[in-house]
This record gives sequence, structure tokens and C-alpha cells, in this order.
Amino acid sequence: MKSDTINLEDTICAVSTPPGVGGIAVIRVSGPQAIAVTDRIWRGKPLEETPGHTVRFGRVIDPTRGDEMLDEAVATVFRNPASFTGEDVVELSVHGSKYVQRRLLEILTGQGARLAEPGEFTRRAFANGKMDLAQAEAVADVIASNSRAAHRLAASQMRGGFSRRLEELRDKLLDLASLLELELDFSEEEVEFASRERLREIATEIHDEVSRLEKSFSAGSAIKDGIPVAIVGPTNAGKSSLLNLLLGEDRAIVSDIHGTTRDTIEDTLEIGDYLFRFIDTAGLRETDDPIEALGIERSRQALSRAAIIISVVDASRPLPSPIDELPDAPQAIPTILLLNKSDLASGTPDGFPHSIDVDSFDYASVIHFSTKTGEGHKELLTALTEIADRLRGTTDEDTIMVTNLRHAQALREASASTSSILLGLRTNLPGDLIAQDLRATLHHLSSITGTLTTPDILASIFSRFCIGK
Ligand SMILES: Nc1nc2c(ncn2[C@@H]2O[C@H](COP(=O)(O)OP(=O)(O)O)[C@@H](O)[C@H]2O)c(=O)[nH]1
Ligand SMILES: [Mg+2]
Repeated sequence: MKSDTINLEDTICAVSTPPGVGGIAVIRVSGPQAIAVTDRIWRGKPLEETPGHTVRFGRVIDPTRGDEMLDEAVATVFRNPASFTGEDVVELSVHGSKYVQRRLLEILTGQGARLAEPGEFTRRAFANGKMDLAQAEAVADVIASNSRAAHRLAASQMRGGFSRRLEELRDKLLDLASLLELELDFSEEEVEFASRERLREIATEIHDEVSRLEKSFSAGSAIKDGIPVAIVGPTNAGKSSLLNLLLGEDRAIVSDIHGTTRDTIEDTLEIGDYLFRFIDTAGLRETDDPIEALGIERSRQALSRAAIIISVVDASRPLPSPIDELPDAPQAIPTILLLNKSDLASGTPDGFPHSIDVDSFDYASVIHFSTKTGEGHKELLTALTEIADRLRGTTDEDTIMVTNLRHAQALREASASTSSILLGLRTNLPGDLIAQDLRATLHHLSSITGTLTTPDILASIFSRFCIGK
């Protein structure tokens, strides 16, 4: 699958461990001259005579300084095609001093290697057919993943789960194409009606799956980047106190002055398998203060992006009624109602001075809470992870979800084309017109795995990788 046009003749090198000082740093060299170049600065058993998947201990020397020793090192040799990039690769593990890392790169480039561009190792792996584009992008996602759920999604995509699903869709599209062709070939005869029925069945299956994948993006990207949770409610309800309690630090200013929080404050927290992104907002109220008004506008924006809403009310005071007007939130977003300041509440059977009718709004859960005593904290964490489980869709951890905007856009286009196929079949459009939409669908799906991608798209994808990947 050589659809990439990068120069594969160069031998490239880069530090593949994080920048800075470490116990060990790994410098990766890849390309046709990887072993020869490294051998010129290597003292130990010659790497040229070392089989692939073999580790050697030796020394790295500096030929420009009378072969003075730079460091002791461990060299791991991989031979084309059995390596990450599909090329000859040497990974040099040296002591992680900044000087040793920098000097080793200088020595290697002095011997004919050049510095790798961001993502160039992975780009070569793609160019050499070691993985498709969706898998290559998943490498970056695995590296960036910061929760178990995000890691599992990325790892499954890297192993090719998503690519296989796309392959299945492609096969079905080809089935459809050949049936259409049959129909064209035999259009004079009486076979049309029987096959149109079958065509519609296949087209519906394809369309449903493409749409499902497309729709999974909003939850998929939330899981990848942190599920956005907006904390909303009237001023002084205890929203900032809640954020601080959740994060275990005094992140937001808390005071009994109404309108203290003027800007949205965001921070992430890992709970169970998920990363959540909590957004503390300014209380929604009418105000003459222009700064607070800007904050309130930001609150509304946070609300519109939220995957989960925590609606906080001060339940020790009379509540504005009806309560379902309290959260300024669309019904479709799962909402947790926190009846805060339970430590101040007394009186009625449920502990609150005012009977609270919450039935009119479909809350995901209603929790008696106190940021002072911590009452309800555990229930809130459980409620959040349960909603996240539902967002992920099933308990099946290998569920395929789209987490990449580029893939989502391609799927959106593919879904528009499959709609046209269905419409064409329903309205008995001629086969050759339907075939056009079929080709368009194939095109959009293929752009995800990179079988049909232009070099500039590739360049923009891989430039977002870090150097050394
Ligand atoms: N007694 C009590 N006071 C609380 C509780 N939560 C917040 N407060 C107080 O309520 C006031 C407003 O809190 P804050 O978090 O700034 O509210 P926000 O405007 O919604 O962000 C502060 O004086 C807090 O100390 C609670 O659970 N119990
Ligand atoms: Mg506040």
C-alpha cells in the first residue's frame, strides 16, 4: 500500500523518549543506512553482523574527537521488514543526559543520518504498509491517552479494530456494486425486482453502520479528551465549593458574595475508567456587571458543550419553583441534581425545609449533598461513572467508537452518500446513477484508512505527531 510519496531513501534519527533528563534515553535510527551509520560509531560486536530482534551492549564513540567514548550503550537491532517502520532500525539506549542525547544526534547526523520530522517514523510505517492511516493515527492517541477508557479505544483502533470494521463495510459496498452491475447487465430481462429487494437490504445495513459510527464521535471524543461536565446553578449554590471538593484543592474562589465566579474554571479528574473535565461556571442570573455578564455567556457556552450537567441548588433555602426550570439545560443532556447544603437542612422527612418536587424533570439522579460534610460525594462519583458507561454505549469494552475529527467528517460524507444510495433504490433510479453514490461512499471510507489520500493530507496528519514517533 504505497500511496505515500515521502522520501524513504534517507536514514532518519531522533530521540524517542521524552525531552529532558532521564535515567535512559532511546535514540531511534531508521532507514536503509541505519545499521551501517550506527556501526561507524559503535564499539562492540558489529551491528552489521547482528541479526534482527537482537540486543548488543557496547560503546558509542565520537569519530570527530579521536574516537573518544561518548557513552556506554545498548543497541537493539531490527531488520527490514520486521520493525515498527518496516525498515532497518537501531534503537540506542544511552544514559539520559541532555548532553549525551544532543551529542549523539550530532554524531549520527555527521555520519549521514538526518533528523526525523515529527511523526516521520510512524509515517514510514504507514508508507511501508505496516499499518493503515487509522492505525497510525491511533498510535498518537495511545501515546496521548490519559484514562483507561481512552486508552482502550485507542489501543483497539491501533490493533486494527476500526480498520477491520471499515473493511467489512467496503466488502458490503463491493457486494452491492456487483449486484448493481448484474442488474445493469440483465436489465433487459426479468431479474430486476428480486435483486432490488436484496440491494435495499444491503444498502440499509451499510447506512445504519456508517451512521452509528458517525454518531459515536460525540461520545468518543468526549472519552478521549475528558468528558465535559458543566457545573451550573444559581449564584451561591455551592458550585465552586463542589469543584474544589471534587479536585481536592482550592481551585476556585469560594465566597458568600453572589457573583464571585465570573469566568469558567476548568480542570480534569480521573474517576474510575474515565477522565472528566469539570467546568465551574458563573451562576446564571440577570446582572448589570458587564464582566459577570461575559462570564454568564461563557457559562451558557459551557452548557451547550457539556456531555453531563451537574445542577447545584442551595436546598436549605426556599427553592424557586417549579424546580424543573432551575437548570438552564436541554433535556437531552443527562443531568444530576445536587441538593446542596444538606448540613443546614432540617425539618421535613427528607431532611429539607421545603418539599422538593423533582419528578417533572428527568434527572439522571438526585443527590442530597454537602460540600462541607462530604455527604453525597460517593454517590456523585458513582452517578458520573454510570452516565459515562451509558455514553460509551455498552459494557463491551471493544465497542468501536470514532474519536478522530477527520474520521468523523469522512463518515458524515459517507453517510450522506449512503442516504443517496437508499433514496436512489427507493425511487428506482437507474443503476449507473446509484453507482456514483456507491463510488463516493467507497472514496470517503477509504480516505479514513488512507488507501486514497493525498500527500498534503498525510503531511498535515503526521506533522501533529511529536518528534521521535
Ligand atoms: N453550610 C454550607 N455552606 C456551603 C456549602 N457549599 C457551599 N457553601 C457556602 O456557600 C457560599 C457560596 O459557595 P460557592 O461555592 O462560592 O457558590 P457558587 O457561587 O455556586 O460558586 C460559600 O460561603 C460557601 O462556603 C454546603 O454544603 N454547606
Ligand atoms: Mg462560584
